[in-house]
Amino acid sequence: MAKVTPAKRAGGKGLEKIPGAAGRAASLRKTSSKQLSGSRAMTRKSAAAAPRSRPELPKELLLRMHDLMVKSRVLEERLIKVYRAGDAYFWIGGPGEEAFGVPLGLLVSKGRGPDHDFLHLHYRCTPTLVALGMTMEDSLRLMMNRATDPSTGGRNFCNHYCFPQWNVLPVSSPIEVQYGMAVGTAIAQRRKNSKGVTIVTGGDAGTAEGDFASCLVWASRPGNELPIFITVQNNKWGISTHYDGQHGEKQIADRGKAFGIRTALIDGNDPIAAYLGIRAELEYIRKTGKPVLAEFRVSRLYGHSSASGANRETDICPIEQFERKIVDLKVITTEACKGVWKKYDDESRKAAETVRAEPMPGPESVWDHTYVGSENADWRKF
Ligand SMILES: Cc1ncc(C[n+]2csc(CCOP(=O)(O)OP(=O)(O)O)c2C)c(N)n1
Ligand SMILES: [Mg+2]
Repeated sequence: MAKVTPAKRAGGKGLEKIPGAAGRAASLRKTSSKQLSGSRAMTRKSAAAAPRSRPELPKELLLRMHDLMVKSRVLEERLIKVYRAGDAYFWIGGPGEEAFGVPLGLLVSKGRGPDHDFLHLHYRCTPTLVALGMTMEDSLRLMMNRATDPSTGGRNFCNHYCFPQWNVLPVSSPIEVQYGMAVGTAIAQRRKNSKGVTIVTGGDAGTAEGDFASCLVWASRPGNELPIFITVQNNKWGISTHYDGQHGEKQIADRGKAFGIRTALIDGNDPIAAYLGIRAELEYIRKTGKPVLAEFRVSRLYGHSSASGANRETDICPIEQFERKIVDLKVITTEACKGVWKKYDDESRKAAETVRAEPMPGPESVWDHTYVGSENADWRKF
């Protein structure tokens, strides 16, 4: 993993601002091609094309990202505890994807309808939802199958969110179908000539599905290019099958090149690199109306799901790594970091207690939001 030393580049002086893509590009140009770059602007070729002004991240943003990353992790760990206590049937989620998901949530044009961004997310998207403003209670309501769950009325797996007011489409259990559906919202945005972008997330193993290839084809038809941010969170695992035995291509992102799609390989364990990378790619898509395929290298910290035990694994922890960096930079103290974890631990315990007291859905709601018999089939009311 490439070492980034903002403190050194800042000359050890005022640390209010963290050097951005241009500074990082300069220091990382010397790294071996095998090392992972932190953003699109870190490859030799793209560094030349990078904007002249140096993007910088203010201290307040670093603290906000840290706060939301911890909130998301504590929430996920609470979901696992709730599962272990027998208050839920299944867990799958996003610990290890905070450094990708939180910046994404902060950079989204949030709202309803094609003038805003559409989000076709997968089941590791809690960090993005937390950054968008989802409460711990609303995540726990889905996890504990409560009638109060705003996403599904308590009738889907945990982390299968749906928030129409933020253009968050229902997370699907069949993997990768979101890449095909994303084409639809992107076509709507293109027709309207809106500045909204369609954002789709998913795993590395899922890219073997035809839906992923269909998305590349539809995104890049000459003269009909679509404003889609096609992202892949590469944790190198598909349940228990390792990436190394499955991919002939060097990087998943490289597959975009055959379609003339702009590509990016981003360190999804570094929230600064992820923020700068996502911001640059979204700006490009809003400006040109053309797609981007971005691969983010991420960790999977509790295995695949409760089906594989949901035990802590030894992958890089993006939060520990980020805390070391911001403590070194004197953006925050170790004590203050501990305070953030404690604050959210207390909040998550109270939220679980609140939700435990709420009712489960009754039989009368079993057909709600289904198309059976067409009685609820008016999608315009969705
Ligand atoms: C169409 C389909 N095939 C298989 C499965 C079973 N399945 C669930 S998750 C998963 C692995 C997905 O791996 P990846 O896309 O890398 O995502 P990750 O879980 O690593 O985030 C599989 C095969 C499924 N849910 N849907
Ligand atoms: Mg995977």
